[in-house]
Amino acid sequence: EDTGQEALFDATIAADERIEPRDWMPDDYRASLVRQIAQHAHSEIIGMQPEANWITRAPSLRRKAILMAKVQDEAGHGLYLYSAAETLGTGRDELLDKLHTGRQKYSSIFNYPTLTWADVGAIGWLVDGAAITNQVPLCRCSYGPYARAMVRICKEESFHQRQGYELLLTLSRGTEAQHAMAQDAIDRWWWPSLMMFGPPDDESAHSAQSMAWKIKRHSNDELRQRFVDICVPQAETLGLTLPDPDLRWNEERRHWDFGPIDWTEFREVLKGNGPCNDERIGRRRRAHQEGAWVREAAAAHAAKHPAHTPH
Ligand code: FAQ
Repeated sequence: EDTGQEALFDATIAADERIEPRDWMPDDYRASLVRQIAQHAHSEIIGMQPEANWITRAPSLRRKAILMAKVQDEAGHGLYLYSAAETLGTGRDELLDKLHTGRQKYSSIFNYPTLTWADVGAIGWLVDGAAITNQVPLCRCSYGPYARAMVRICKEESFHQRQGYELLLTLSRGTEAQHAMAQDAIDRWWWPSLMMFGPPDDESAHSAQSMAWKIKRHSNDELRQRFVDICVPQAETLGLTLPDPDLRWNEERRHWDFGPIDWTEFREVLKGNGPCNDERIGRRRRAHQEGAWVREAAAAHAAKHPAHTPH
């Protein structure tokens, strides 16, 4: 019986078909998906903080409306992802508790501060750009609910990326001070963006198994290289410089070579020692506590209308 189920699972993966919530799956497959989807969901909601920092100081009504919409989209992405995790049998309460007690991670990138308005542009261009590069292949992930959530998320992320690019282009072509502000933002966000793709392949604990299960379709280093290749010509059009003296076109590889990444910094940020780790998690815990009455009220309301189903 068990071996029959496992053979069916293996055949489904081999045929590039989808695993759905009610299908049998190995415990490790389920656990690895919960791990990745939860980390992704947490990143979306923690990722609202750095940009929200600029909503009240956006330079125009138009910029403010755009930024508010973007930050709201991120809350929505978090919700689709927590729902995808729920289909694997883990509730949102449990996942949030793990985030709040440091037992699950969120992306390293959101532990860096947003010091100027140009950082909103740099996040859109580089952070959302890296997210799209990483997430487009996840639309073909072997687990159905995650793959389908990713389709909509990627569409919204591409709008976010264009928004950041356009913001930076405006600053780059503005006054000397605006141009310098844009360049400074790129100088600070470039290397942390490259770290978003995760450790180098030979140190990536989960890559081999996740690729065999077709959760991941490409390795961390492959996607990182793809991202660098996309950014170099875009930086040129922006009139801004990427802060890497080793960036060089390699005709043989037909890729851009780039300099060494500071993996010590990456490990420190993951350990909780990045510039904003305490602030981000502290604010998240506070928001959760302050929202307790909303959750209680919603549960009380639901209990009063147990049979209610939308038509
Ligand atoms: N930060 O063995 P691997 C966004 C952890 S985009 C923190 O290579 P894996 C959009 C990893 O979890 C950002 N931790 O792991 C947005 C593992 O630890 P564990 C979110 C990292 O899973 C934009 C350990 O290191 N996107 O939010 C990082 O095979 C703007 C070993 O690593 C996603 O999560 C890191 N950078 O590959 C929102 C995409 N890298 O779990 C707001 C989905 C690695 O054993 C504003 N996730 N780790 O404790 C993935 O594609 C993969 O999980 C990777 C890591 C590629 C991130």
